[in-house]
Amino acid sequence: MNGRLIVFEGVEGCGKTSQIQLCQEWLQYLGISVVVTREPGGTALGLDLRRLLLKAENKTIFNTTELLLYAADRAQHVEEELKPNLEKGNIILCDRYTDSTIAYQGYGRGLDINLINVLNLIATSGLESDITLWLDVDIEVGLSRKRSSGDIADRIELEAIAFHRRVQQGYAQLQASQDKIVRIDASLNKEAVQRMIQTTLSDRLKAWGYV
Ligand code: Z5A
Repeated sequence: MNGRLIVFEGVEGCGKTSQIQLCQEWLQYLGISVVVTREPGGTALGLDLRRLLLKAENKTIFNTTELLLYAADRAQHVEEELKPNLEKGNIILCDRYTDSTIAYQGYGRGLDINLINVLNLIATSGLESDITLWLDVDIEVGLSRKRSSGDIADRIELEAIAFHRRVQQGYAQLQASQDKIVRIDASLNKEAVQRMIQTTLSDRLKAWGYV
């Protein structure tokens, strides 16, 4: 596959959506063919799964059910969206991927991380990101950004603060153990965060032969 998969990760309100949009504009300006997608909800089937997963009223979803629904969304997304775009040589900017499941269902819910790794492998058939940008911001800052955005809180966002703290620790541990995960200080303003992302990606784009 000729394309590259760039994944954005982080806790609620870390700024993934804003940064992906700015990044897309920058790559288009450079003349690079770019596709933006997300998990859950990067396909038509995934949109239905996303609604089920995030609807605040769905209080009776068991942890294992939740895990399997995220995996089902991913399996569909990899085959329908990621692989075909990588075959075409596109750069993909993906809002969340396998590390979200480790952070939220593993560290957050306390499900077995070895099992999650196996499930991720099944869902992705081994497709990994080329680089993962972890937008690191305090959970209190992220949650307060989301609250002031006026969006209605979803099922996961409504979890207790201790849950979000475990998720954040999960990301920190993942980053400490993998060179591929680059920490970006997402507490700064949007422009400063985007500058750091572009600096990080510029080297990769050269190494990958895009510029
Ligand atoms: N989830 C899971 O549990 N397991 C999995 O395997 C996967 C996902 C794949 C959906 O994700 C949920 O699914 C998520 C994890 C779980 N939990 N929740 N809730 P999502 O990515 O769609 O939802 P989200 O994490 O809540 O993302 P978001 O709402 O799209 O937020 P964001 O993309 O990180 O931030 P944003 O939309 O760019 O910014 C939010 C607000 O902050 C907005 O008003 C911005 O203008 C503002 N903002 C952004 N950046 C800044 C800076 N730098 N300064 C000040 N204000 C800012």
